[in-house]
Amino acid sequence: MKRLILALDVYERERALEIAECTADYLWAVKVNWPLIIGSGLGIITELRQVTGLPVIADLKLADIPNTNRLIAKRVFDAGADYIIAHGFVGRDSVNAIMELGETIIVVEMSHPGAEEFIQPATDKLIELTNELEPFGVIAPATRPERVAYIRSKLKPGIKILTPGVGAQGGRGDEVLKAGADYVIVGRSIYASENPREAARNLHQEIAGV
Ligand code: NUP
Repeated sequence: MKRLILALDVYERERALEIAECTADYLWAVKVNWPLIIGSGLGIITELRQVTGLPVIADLKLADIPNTNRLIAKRVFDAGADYIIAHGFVGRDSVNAIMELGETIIVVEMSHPGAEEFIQPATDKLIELTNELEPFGVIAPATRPERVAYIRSKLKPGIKILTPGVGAQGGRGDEVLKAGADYVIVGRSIYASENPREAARNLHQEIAGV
């Protein structure tokens, strides 16, 4: 089973397509974030789907009023995105506006140190919101496996946990999967490595046995 998601945070279209193509064998999905969309345009989503045959996750962390979230999500789903990542702290109406258009992933906690300031104190409420709305999944920190275990214990069964923070941010894929994550998201440790295919293969093997 494939549980690795590539965070393709490069600007250049050709480099992005090249890395996605050579790592696709080891991936469940490709995640695009603002750097790639700003650098290459929204059309990169369609191209990545064509080149890899994999689902594409648009990590826009939408956090706006319902109408603006809807306007953005519409174009991003139309471009071929299979999932959109959204912030939950803006409230259920804003998240619902995206969920009405397609599969959504809600951020319940982030992986960086600053997440402890504002997001972590709100995690319980974000989990409540998630359990009520039942989106495809949530984002939780691979840098804090104990928090992933906690989030898993509170989350309705069936809601997937996707965890960034493996590699460059210090988290370990096998540990976070053991804690209850379903997928690990990895960027720099793959795309900035000398041999992205080899790096993806190693990560895939590290987590395949969990
Ligand atoms: O809490 C989060 N942490 C995080 O790193 C939520 C995210 N969406 N991300 C994203 O995951 C981040 O923006 C980047 O696209 C990827 C991690 O990349 P790297 O640290 O493996 O290079």
